[in-house]
Amino acid sequence: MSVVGFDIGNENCVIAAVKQRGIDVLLNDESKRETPSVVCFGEKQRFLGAAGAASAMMNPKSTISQVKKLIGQNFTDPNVQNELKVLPFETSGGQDGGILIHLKYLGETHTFTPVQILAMLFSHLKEITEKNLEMPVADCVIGIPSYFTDLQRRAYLNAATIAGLKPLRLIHDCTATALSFGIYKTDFSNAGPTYVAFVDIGHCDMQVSIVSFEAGHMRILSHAFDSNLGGRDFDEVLFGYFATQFKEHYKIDVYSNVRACIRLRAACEKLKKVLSANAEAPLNIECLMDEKDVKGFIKREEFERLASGLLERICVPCKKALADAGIPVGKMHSVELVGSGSRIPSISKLLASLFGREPSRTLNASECVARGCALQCAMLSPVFRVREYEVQDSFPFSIGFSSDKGPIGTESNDILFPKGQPIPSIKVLTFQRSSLFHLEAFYTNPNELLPVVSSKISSFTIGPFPGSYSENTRIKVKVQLNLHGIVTIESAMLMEDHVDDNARRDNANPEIDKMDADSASFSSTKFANGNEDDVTMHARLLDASANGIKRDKACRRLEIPVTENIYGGMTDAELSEAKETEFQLAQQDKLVEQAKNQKNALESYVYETRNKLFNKYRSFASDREKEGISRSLQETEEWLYEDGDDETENAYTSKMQDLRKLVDPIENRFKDEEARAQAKRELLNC
Ligand code: ATP
Ligand code: K
Ligand code: MG
Repeated sequence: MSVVGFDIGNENCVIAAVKQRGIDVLLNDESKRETPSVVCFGEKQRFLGAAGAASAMMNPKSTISQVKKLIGQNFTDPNVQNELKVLPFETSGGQDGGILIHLKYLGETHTFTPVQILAMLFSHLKEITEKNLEMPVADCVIGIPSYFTDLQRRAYLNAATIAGLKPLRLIHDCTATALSFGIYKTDFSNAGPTYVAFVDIGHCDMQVSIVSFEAGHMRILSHAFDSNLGGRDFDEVLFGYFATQFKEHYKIDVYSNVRACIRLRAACEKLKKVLSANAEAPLNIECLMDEKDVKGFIKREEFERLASGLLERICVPCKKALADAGIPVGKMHSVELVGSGSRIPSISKLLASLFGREPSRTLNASECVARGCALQCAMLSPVFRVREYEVQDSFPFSIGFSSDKGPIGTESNDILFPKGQPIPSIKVLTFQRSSLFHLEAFYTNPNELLPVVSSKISSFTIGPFPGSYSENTRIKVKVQLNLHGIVTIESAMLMEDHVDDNARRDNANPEIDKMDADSASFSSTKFANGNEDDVTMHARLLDASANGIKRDKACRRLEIPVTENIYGGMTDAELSEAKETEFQLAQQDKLVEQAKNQKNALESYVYETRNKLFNKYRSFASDREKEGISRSLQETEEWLYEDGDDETENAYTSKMQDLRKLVDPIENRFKDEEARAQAKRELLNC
């Protein structure tokens, strides 16, 4: 069974897997440790990852990047509109409010959702992993930003499912990083917790988490983020600077030319990296537009001055994370800086002054998330033994529930899972109902999310009930904030009431007792909700490892069906359709790949045979045979360059067979002679 961790970045993906010697980062087809997050639709096949990035320039309109930014988002969201403005592919709004991507492929117009594109990327990563590990891969853990909404988390799970993966957990990026840091630290004392800040600056976002480490245990105290600030914003600063300069010096407007924009952006990203190691850097692009070559130059100081606004913004989530954790900055043991976007020297300087100490770079900045994911996968996998280590993550948004009779709870507190709730958690709600009813899950605090995010998460239908029941029939609904940070209803149970022993059973409910015994900690709140439901809430905080719920057969309970409706989510039918589409697309890619391989094989055969004809086979073929074969080789070669340049696998195979018919007899003669010579040698040797 595979134990794999995936870090899906806006720019790069990293795969880590458990091998005999520990955790390894896997190499892609180009022997690179990072795989670009790019899906490109070529003329006849898709190019994924590194191949996608390589063909991006040739097919800008059908090259999809930044899909992580688009997933689970609303088309009309102004942030999304800004995003789409710089992306060269065509988009529109879908019926569910999501984004649709339109492109031409194989002579037809195709429409894909960001989930489908992400699934293509996942399929590619899965393939790389399977090639490396030489076994089928399904079980995995996937890193996600802590700011991901319920919908984005579900979108990731759907994409993984379409690709045939089975995520055991979606884990917050910084939690994965903290795990890959903490599990090896045996020197953290028992005297008290060690507090570490993790700052991850990626391509499009930044995340900060404050983590408390104790022997055998780590706990996330806070997650903070800016979901719209990362390395690319620094590229954009350079882009703006040079675009203005070129307008003055060369009278060209790069904004008016898609290709020029792409090229200048890429050059600015390179320049930014050069500036991380050098005090100044030049920029040269040949024939940027209007057949003009452009030259530029910038000093690091100037760059830092231009980026000062961005640097200020980096402070915000750092301060927020500290405040939310309630840990004074002086109590921090260290600050770990990760994510490749953090390689800009002024970011280190800024964090040093903010935290009062130089940030450390103990971890591999680009690989720690994937490694942490692989570790978590090993911990969750039944086939692996990992050192006992407890990971307690926390959820960054407050979630409430309401029934058709109003919010569950009091006016001052209608929150079911408050911000900071451990993941996973279960709470049991008890309702008194006689027939089918509805529940809604929603975000209770819009300030915790981007203003554009709708507060609605999902709705649940509890019922129908299997018969007629009295008004005071109790329904126990188990609400779960699951391991992925997704809100679901695990089950709804109708507790059959017999008036006589009602009270007795209520006091000694075997199920509740059992659950309490299981719990790591337990709290019970009675909501004053007098005018509506009499709702009792029992909360159970699950230990990260405990997920079984013991059921007592003696209790008379009836399971009631629960139907889930996710706002903006995919239906089961859509999911299976997407799986079918992905299968067809993969099939097409395979056919093209196989044809290419067969073509290569034929080409090699032509060259090798020609060579052998004048060497090895020379004395085994008559002149007429040689002449005939030479002619056929020549014809095949010409065909390969012309009509046969782009043919099916079968066409190449049949050409190969034709040649073999001529060459095989000669090869057989040669082999017979070799065998005879070998036998002779052996005879002489004895
Ligand atoms: P995200 O975390 O936003 O999803 P990601 O994980 O793909 O994206 P990373 O790979 O951590 O992002 O970082 C990519 C960013 O790091 C890019 O903006 C890239 O330009 C930047 N970067 C890489 N090397 C350097 C460097 N030497 N100096 C400055 N920036 C760099
Ligand atoms: K990454
Ligand atoms: Mg990242």
